[in-house]
Amino acid sequence: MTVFEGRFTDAANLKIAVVVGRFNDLVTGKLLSGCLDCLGRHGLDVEPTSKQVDVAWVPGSFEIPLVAQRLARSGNYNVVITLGAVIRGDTPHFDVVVAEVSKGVAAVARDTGVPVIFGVLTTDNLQQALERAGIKSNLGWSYALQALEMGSLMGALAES
Ligand code: INI
Repeated sequence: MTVFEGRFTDAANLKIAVVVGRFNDLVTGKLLSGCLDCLGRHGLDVEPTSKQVDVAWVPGSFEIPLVAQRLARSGNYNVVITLGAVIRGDTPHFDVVVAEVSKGVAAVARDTGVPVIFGVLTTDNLQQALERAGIKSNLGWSYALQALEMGSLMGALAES
């Protein structure tokens, strides 16, 4: 029996792209900080001069799949992390944006074969979003861990 699983001890050589939505950047900026903190503490270079981790800002979550697709197709990255915050308002806009970004991100991963981490918060209000972006925990950190696991797993599968 072969058991495939990602490791966190061999992740330091991965190349990672992060796509972040500016909409609700009070939240997404915190997610990005948590994400980079995790990557840095696992041995990746997250300095401004880094050739290992790149960050692309997009206007809002709706634009995330297009840019994630472009980066995944480039062949330059082992994993793409997406970060966004969609907060429910009084109009159906929330549902439209959430549907597009979630389906879009899943499609990019399947179409390109590059793992794309879904780090888009979908919450009823700003308080809930902030709680997940640093007030209680910072899910940006978890999304980075999931990226390391998937990058490592895909590497193990490629060697088999
Ligand atoms: N984009 C978000 O990332 N979060 C939101 O909560 C949001 N709301 O509520 O409107 C949002 N809208 C902008 C959208 O993602 C696009 O940037 C915009 O429609 C231009 O295409």
